[in-house]
Amino acid sequence: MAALAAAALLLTAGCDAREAYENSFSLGFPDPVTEEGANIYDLWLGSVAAAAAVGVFVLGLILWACVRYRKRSEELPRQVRYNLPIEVLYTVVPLVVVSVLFYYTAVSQNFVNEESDDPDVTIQVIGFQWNWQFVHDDGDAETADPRITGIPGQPAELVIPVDSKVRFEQTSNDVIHSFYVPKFLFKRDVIPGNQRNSFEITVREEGRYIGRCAELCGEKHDRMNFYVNVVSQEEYDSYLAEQYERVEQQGDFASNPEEQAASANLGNEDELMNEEGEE
Ligand SMILES: [Cu+2]
Repeated sequence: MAALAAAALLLTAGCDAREAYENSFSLGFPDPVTEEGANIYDLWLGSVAAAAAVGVFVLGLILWACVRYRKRSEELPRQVRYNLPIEVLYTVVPLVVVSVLFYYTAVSQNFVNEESDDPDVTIQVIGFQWNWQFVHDDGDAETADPRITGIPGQPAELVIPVDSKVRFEQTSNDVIHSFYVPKFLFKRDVIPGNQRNSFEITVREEGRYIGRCAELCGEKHDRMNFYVNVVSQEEYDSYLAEQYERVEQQGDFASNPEEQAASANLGNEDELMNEEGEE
């Protein structure tokens, strides 16, 4: 019960959790830069608190039993069995603990998976062997949209605005890839065919974040890194205007990312081997 109380206390104090994190009360949780990540962080804190409370309680009981019922003489203690109240208690309490954890997990999961009717920005994500193509989709089928295509050694650079709901709609040209930006604390499979996975994210901090393919998709899986540049709304607007201008001048890019990658100069492979290291 103490565990539940502690968990409830921590979960209701959601806004303070972020502050607590900044005071490095992270308990092993990575720094989330997205709204969704911060929500998962609250869930993590509550779960750790509940686990710690249960742990301390159980450890206390064990130590107490060791001392209280230690062997004092050769005489056999009174033998007991079938203590119904205790048995009901240790069946019901874990059920309650698990239910509470389940409830908060479901709430957090729904929050993270929630998709709005009109996101601020929509990006089409196309995974291919071996990099990514990002399309700035303005919802207008008439005009050609800017495509950002990466190749191994020259990773795709996606630009999105800070504090905006950004929807990612994913598809793959060949095998299953997985779109993963570690700092977003978010990862979702990119599947070929008719299955189009999507998700929305709101990034709170400007910065340049590395993304990776998190599904072993073949020989050059490790070269599927990309970057997400999170910039201010003004910077994003001027970037996008520039991109549309480029598309207008150069004509529509090949819609097939492999074709486009193949036509690009791959340069010296050896030189490109030692690219983007850590996060
Ligand atoms: Cu991949």
